[in-house]
Amino acid sequence: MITCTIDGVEVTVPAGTSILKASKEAGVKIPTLCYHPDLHPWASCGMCIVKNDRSPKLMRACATEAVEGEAYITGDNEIISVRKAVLELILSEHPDDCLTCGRNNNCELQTLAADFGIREEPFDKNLHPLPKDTSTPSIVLNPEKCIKCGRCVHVCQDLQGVYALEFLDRGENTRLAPAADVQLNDSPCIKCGQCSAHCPVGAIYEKSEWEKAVAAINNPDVHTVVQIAPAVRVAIGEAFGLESGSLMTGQLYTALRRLGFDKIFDTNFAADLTIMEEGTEFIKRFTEEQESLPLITSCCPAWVDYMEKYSNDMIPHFSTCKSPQQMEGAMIKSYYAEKHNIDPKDIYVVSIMPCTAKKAEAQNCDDMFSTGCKDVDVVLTTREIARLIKMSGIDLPNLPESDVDSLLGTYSGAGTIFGVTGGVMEAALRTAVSKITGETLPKVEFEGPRGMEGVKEAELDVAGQKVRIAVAHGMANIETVLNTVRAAKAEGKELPYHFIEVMACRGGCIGGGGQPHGADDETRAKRTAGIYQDDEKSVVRCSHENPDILTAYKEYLGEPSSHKAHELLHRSYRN
Ligand code: HC0
Ligand code: SF4
Repeated sequence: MITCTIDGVEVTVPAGTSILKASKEAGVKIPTLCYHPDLHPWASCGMCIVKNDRSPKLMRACATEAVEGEAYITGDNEIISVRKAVLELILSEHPDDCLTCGRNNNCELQTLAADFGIREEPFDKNLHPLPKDTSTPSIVLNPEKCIKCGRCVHVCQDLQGVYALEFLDRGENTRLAPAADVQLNDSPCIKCGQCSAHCPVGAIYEKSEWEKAVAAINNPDVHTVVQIAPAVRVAIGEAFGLESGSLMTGQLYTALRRLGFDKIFDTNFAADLTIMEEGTEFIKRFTEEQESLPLITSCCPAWVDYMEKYSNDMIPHFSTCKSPQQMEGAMIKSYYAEKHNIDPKDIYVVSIMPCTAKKAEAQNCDDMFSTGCKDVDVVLTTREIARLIKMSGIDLPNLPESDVDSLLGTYSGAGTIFGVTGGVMEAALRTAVSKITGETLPKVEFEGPRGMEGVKEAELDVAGQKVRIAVAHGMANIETVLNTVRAAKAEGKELPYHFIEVMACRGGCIGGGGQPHGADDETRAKRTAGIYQDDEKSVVRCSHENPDILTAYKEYLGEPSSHKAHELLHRSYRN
């Protein structure tokens, strides 16, 4: 440990702690722009400059370690005027269309400009008009608004291991672009949206589609059905000033009803359905088809995109299950449509997702049109639905709670934990272990898949047999897991894992690229706690005990993995 002082406040921190982090401990907030707690600092913007009391030399607090006995000054007149000049230079290259920018009121540059009292721009405006890249179904790049902080590039490379973005050209012509200067949709991008979640300004954002949902709601000939994903309920409150992790399920159902949707369903129901299908798939592979192990989860569309692009040797190991989003859509346009005698072509399914890749998934391949039309018509991120709720004058935090509609809405605790890393695995284990042993689980919680480590491994004893699992989150963490599998296969060794869960985003979907801005590990921990709270308060904790799931099989699907289930709920992959 070392002890130093920050603006006169003594603080003791572990050796190696940056001045920025030590300042936080001391209750001193140093302004930053390029820094993000998810990423290693690269000290490019210069906002966090500080000095010590012995030298006029300015240091970058994000990338400089605090030293024993030093006294740091974080905001004298000189420091403030340098920071102000940094901001003014950035503003000279930034369009002044804040009022119509998607990040208005939620922009880190705008906030800093306000905090530093910038009332005029002393430098000549030096804009660099650049075209928007709207080529993907998921996110939009507006390089004109880029402040070259580099967060998106580092997120894409370091957290996601994708390398889809880079800075091209030099000096004042430096610009953000997809790698090799192609359109983003032709780049390695997996549409995870982490770049948009980490962008401090309006340079990268979700492709907004709320108008399509509103048009469907306002069309009397269209029957609108909405589903909400597990992770949305614990994050949307943030957009309304509530604490991260606030569980808003009941209020959200009410808000969606007030927006005018005809039916309110829940993706968590389909998460339970996924477990029925994927659990059955796992048991079959584990007991009869060991050569197709490990089974790898397929519900994260950014991961599927990554796998199809970079790891297609793993296709035989992939679960053939569609994601819950797509299962829910398929069930709405088949089972629900038939039961209510509605032509699936007259149904419009809107998904509320924490994820931008879900927008691409909904139109990914023919399998996503299982009833002859799109299973899911439009996907709105948490950020988009929050805006729609606000513009409709709905006061989400003060709404009464209401219930989900019946048939495809009721969910178990296992369904809701899909929203966190390890949740799909834990939900699958709850059902698979129960089915293999033929016993009701005395305790449904499995600790092995839980937690924020990038790769988690565990071994379980199930009816005398070892089941080895791995859970990876944050796309850059998956290669080590896959390489372990590849090495064991090449050397004819025992498989390191029987079942692998992968989620592209850190923390799982609670950390999705479509969630409210500003998330870090603290936020993710609170959202995760909200999800586990939802599980704990559920009366039914296992997917195979969800009464509406049992009814759906009895009335419509037959058995898990039946012909009908395969037609509606399973998919193929691009090789
Ligand atoms: Fe997820 Fe999902 S858990 S991917 O993170 O499996 O987006 O929340 O909706 O589909 O259920 C996202 C979240 C989902 C799906 C579910 C899965
Ligand atoms: Fe990279 Fe994901 Fe952004 Fe694509 S969406 S550029 S993969 S961070």
